[in-house]
Amino acid sequence: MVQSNLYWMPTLNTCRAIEKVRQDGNRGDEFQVKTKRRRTMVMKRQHAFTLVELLAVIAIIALLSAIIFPVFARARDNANRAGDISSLNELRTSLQLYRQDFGGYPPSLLGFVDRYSTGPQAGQVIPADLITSALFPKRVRSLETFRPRPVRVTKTALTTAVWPVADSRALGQAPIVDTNGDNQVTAADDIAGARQAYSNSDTVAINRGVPVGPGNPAAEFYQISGYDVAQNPKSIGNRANEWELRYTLFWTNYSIGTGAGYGSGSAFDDPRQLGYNDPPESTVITWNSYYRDWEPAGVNRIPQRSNRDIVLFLGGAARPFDSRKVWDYAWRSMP
Ligand SMILES: [Ca+2]
Repeated sequence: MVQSNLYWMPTLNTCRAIEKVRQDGNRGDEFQVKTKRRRTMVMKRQHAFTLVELLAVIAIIALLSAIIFPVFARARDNANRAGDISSLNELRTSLQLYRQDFGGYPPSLLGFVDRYSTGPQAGQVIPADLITSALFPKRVRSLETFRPRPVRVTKTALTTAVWPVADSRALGQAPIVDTNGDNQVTAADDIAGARQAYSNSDTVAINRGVPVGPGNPAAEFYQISGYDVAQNPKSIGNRANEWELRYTLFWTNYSIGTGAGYGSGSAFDDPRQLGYNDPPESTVITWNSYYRDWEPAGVNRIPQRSNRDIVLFLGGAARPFDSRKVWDYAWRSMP
């Protein structure tokens, strides 16, 4: 038996069986390849985006952007606003230094527009950083202190100013201070002439107290000085791009007078004016309204009632103030 095992020869049936196994094996390979291909196709089909899926993704991205971008804008606004509060406080400090030196406050913060009188640029505006004014550069080192962060104008851009919105309340309805000195705040303290009687709709108010004309450069302000004058982007009616007067020694018609020179005030004049010898701490120096939130669009857009404005009072630090109040009452705002 051992011998026959040594000399074993495959029979025909065995050969057929071996061949069958081999073919089955090949078929198995083919089967595997086909399965793999099918699986790949299925996977490919699973990983492709359909048009609807793409549109959904785009819609979600758009939605997220709509949520995130205003948040970024608000964060940037708040950072700028903090910087502006710091600038205002620096201005107040420098005004106090100026007063110690000269006994009163300067006629403007940055200064009026100056022009070259001779030379090749005669008649051209001298850039704001080259002028010497009451505060700059001796008491306020940087021109940026006079410029609110959102203001992006050249150093030679100039404008004439209009007066802020008049106090819209009826006379005698809401007196704020005891102007006649009887120790009572009554309707008698709120009379015509003792409050801001002019507005930017009164042409007579434009450059009031400062004669307008080519020979009077004092009527012109550098636009960069956003605390002397400030742009009112959404002003009443079609008065876009008007530049509102923010800093002045006198506000009322009693003090300023209607003729040449300044008036001397009266018993009913509001004492909160920088031109007086010893104005009270509630006197408004200037304000910043660049960060207001506005009511929805309309012909006459008005600010929302939120503390987005910054008011600089003579006493204390610059602080947030109701935007609508500043809009309504302007210089008469009280702490
Ligand atoms: Ca009184």
